[in-house]
Amino acid sequence: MKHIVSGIQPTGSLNIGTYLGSIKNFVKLQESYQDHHFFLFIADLHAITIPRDRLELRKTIKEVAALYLACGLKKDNLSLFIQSEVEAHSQMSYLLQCFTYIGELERMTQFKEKAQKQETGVTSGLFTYPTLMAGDILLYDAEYVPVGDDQKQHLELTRDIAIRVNNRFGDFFTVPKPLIPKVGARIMSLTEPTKKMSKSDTFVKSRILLLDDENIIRKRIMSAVTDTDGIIKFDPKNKPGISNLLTIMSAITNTSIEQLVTTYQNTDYKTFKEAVADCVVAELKPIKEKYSTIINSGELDAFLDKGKADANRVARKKIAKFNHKIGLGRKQK
Ligand code: AQP
Repeated sequence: MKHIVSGIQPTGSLNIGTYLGSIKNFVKLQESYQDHHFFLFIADLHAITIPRDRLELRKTIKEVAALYLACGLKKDNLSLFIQSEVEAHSQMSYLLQCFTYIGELERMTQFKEKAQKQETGVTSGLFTYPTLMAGDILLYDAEYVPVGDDQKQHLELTRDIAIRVNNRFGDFFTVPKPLIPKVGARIMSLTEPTKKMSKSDTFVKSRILLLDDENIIRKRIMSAVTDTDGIIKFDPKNKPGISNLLTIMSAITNTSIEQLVTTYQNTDYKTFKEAVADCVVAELKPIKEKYSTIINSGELDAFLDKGKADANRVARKKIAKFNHKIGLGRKQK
């Protein structure tokens, strides 16, 4: 069976950026790729590339896992697991570092941005993050990897590494292809709409969390930064705030941006923002309800245990073959 792989870092409570750029897309993909098996994981090894409070991290791992399920993923063709519970991810990351050039890692935009933000030392874990991500994908021979816009460069590097290994040792890794959502691949900050909405943005008003109360959601959208010309049109360069709200509404309602512009072009910003707030509130309400049932049940741990076993089965086999392929250890009969 073919595989689709993706992960989310437990670096903070999930917001609508991650939801629209990634989880909502998985739900749709489960429908359109019923013949594929989905390996989705909570990328806790990625999260520690930047110092974290350990208790906060543990709490967020569980919250992200529960939110994955609360957002409507079907369990049939899904293995949901915690990355650090499958040791082959760390092992593969090291092996792939031996097939990756420093220059390639230095070119990664996300590394450059995150390193710039770091006030204390930049860890080598942050630098080699892309090889961990490459391992996450190549371990499962993923055919497709659903990613937001910001992860495209890392996936490109994963492909280069896979091709390099294949050229040297014969076809060994499946070269993965990205699946990028048409709308929602880059949801922007509500306070600085030229920047991506991010879990770790220090400005809490920049985002809407999936678990935010209704009145907070409404307040955040009503106070979202826009412009003063009063025209509702999609123009990310000159009108990033309004374009971002149109994108959010389009991704939630599955209505094209052109259609939304036609519907709202003769209204004012207040009316338009109220409509955006209504649709975000309606989208998140059932997720919050399901979340509170799941987080307080034994269902989550049982499903994560099953996911861990599934993932270990596939990943251990692949790493053993890879060790052998590149000449490590003793020759097995
Ligand atoms: N704002 C966004 N718009 C669209 N897609 C997004 N994704 C994240 N933010 C947006 C997509 O969600 C998936 C999981 O992301 P991640 O948590 O692994 O890493 P990230 O992209 O680094 O997310 P953050 O929120 O910016 O985390 P921090 O602040 O910790 O770095 C990915 O497919 C991502 O593209």
